[in-house]
Amino acid sequence: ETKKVEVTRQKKVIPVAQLKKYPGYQRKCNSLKAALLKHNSTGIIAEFKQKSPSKGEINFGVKVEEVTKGYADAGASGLSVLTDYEYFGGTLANLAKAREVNPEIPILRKDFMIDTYQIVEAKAFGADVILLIAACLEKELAETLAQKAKSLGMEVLMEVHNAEELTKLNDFVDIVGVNNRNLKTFKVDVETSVELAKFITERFVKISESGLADTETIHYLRKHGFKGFLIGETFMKTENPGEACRK
Ligand code: IGP
Repeated sequence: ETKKVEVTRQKKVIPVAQLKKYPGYQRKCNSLKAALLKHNSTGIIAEFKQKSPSKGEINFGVKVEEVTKGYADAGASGLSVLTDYEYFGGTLANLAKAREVNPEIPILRKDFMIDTYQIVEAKAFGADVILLIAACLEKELAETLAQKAKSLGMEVLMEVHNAEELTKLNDFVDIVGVNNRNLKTFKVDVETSVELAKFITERFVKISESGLADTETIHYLRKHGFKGFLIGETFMKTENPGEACRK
């Protein structure tokens, strides 16, 4: 039996008018797209994730500031910080802390975005990029959310895991992420990235997500046009994730 991730509408905790006064909301965003396209960039988007539905507890013995600083020092092109609490043990406070110690590097808010409120919240707490999971969103809502993010100067990563979901792409999307993890069975297969790459136009920067654990796979994906590699568990399961990212 597989666990099902249910997406529920988030409560609006802090009024929008107040979020807009946050320092994060005023700052200019760092471009993940530019970082990935930069000559000689590692393309690694290193993730801070303490637990997951597929693995359970991964690592609660490390601090977000230390890990994300370690990732940045190791040469990561970007950071990903989970803010979903229920399934991934993430918090907005972790996002804010990651931003505080890493002013220059692009940061992705990793969460289930279903409401424009969450986009304003993401910016206020220091994110540069938002994630839109095609499997969770109607085409129209995906476009509304993407447009909102762009209007705030943020970038948009849309995650897909099959060809049908590519029909949900829109003009506001910057980066397409192919998730190698099957959301129903949790199995990972990098061939998902290689297969779908054929159907993704050059207009989008392509990244591959999940289950990446060695440099050979990264080289293989690069050969197939991928510029970014989202890696969580491989780093987080070690005692010193920043150091693991260096290798
Ligand atoms: C990272 P991994 O296997 O390296 O830990 O995977 C990332 O791709 C994964 O955390 C992820 C994710 C998501 C988490 C991909 N899409 C959507 C939450 C929601």
